[in-house]
Amino acid sequence: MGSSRNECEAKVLSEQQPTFRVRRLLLAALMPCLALSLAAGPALGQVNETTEASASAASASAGAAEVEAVAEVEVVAEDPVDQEVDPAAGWSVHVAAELGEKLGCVAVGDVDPTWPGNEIVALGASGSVYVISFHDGVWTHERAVQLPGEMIQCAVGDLLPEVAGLEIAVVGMAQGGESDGGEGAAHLISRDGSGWRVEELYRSPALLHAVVIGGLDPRPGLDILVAGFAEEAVALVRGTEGWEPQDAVRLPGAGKAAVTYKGGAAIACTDGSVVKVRGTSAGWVSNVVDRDGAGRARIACDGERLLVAGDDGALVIVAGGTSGWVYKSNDKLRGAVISPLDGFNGFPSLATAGYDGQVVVMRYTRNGMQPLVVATDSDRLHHLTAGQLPLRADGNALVTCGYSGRVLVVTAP
Ligand SMILES: [Ca+2]
Repeated sequence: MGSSRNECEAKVLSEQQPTFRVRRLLLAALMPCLALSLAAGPALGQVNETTEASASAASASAGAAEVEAVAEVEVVAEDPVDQEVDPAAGWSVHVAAELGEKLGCVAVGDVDPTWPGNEIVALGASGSVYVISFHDGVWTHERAVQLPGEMIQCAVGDLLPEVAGLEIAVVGMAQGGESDGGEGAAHLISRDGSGWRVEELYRSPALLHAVVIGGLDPRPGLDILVAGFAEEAVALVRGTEGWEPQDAVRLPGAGKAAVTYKGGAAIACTDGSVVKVRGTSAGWVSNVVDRDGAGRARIACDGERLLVAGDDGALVIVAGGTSGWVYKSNDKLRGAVISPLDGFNGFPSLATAGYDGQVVVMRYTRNGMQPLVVATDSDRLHHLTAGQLPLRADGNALVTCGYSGRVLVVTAP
């Protein structure tokens, strides 16, 4: 995955846009109170193409048969490891787990109610779904579920209100690795008194790469949106007969990541577009809210603004019909986070990670935004998220993973 076919087409925004434009977008991203005054000024950056597409009915088969919960559980206790990458900056890096295989995604949430606080979910290329906990000063992990296909991304939410704790929605391959071809699959993982359970929710004609939970469907009920290399987004809604695909909309490229956005979702696509989808009484509608020459890979939202990470290494803010990059890596980016982190006076911080193995936080200084490398790993990083962990009670930590097989937790000074 991660085709480089678009790399040569990537825009060099740093040479095309005056610095002040970027700084104005940065300020808008960090300080919502400034956003209105900026939006009232002259147009910033490019004018985005908008394409309305009518919704199409879902036709894919449900494939919602329950599958066996393997739940091969192994608990490993490890000594906590603390490494300061940049002592001057004071950020700490904790190795929460070394799982010995390429990891695609991490998410944070209270998926195991038998332990207090949130856990980390990590997905392995082998199809393993790991749950990592921190308690009594020690990180532990277990393989909650072993699925037959490589798992790529996951989301945590309360999909089964009758079950304690939160559930995990995971997407990836139905069988084999992401480059093997064949069907994609979405699964729901939950924990009840007898242990971990897994249920197949949906089969796609191709790899499923993106998943986001909740708020997408105007009708009552909980829902999941999945998207992937079949170049469509599909809503899965829980009905009386279980989870069923309800609506689908075509995408201009493969869907790589999704986030809830303005009553619907925004999807980062491999053709360089960011597509907004939302449900209406007549079905789904979609429009392209931003487009770039390079593939888009990860996406975050603070309610108004989108933060998009791309194959060209650009971290781009999309807001008010304009866009501009705030950070540029020399390699592909695979992280987009907007979250309040410690040490930033409650302002949401922007963060990213990528194939250069670096976790970067955008630090607001007197001279504008400055990127700060807060952690490095020995191999490509493939995902970045933020969440509250029992490790610290006073703010969100960054969590990342990738090809090294390590799950890193990064905390501010
Ligand atoms: Ca818990």
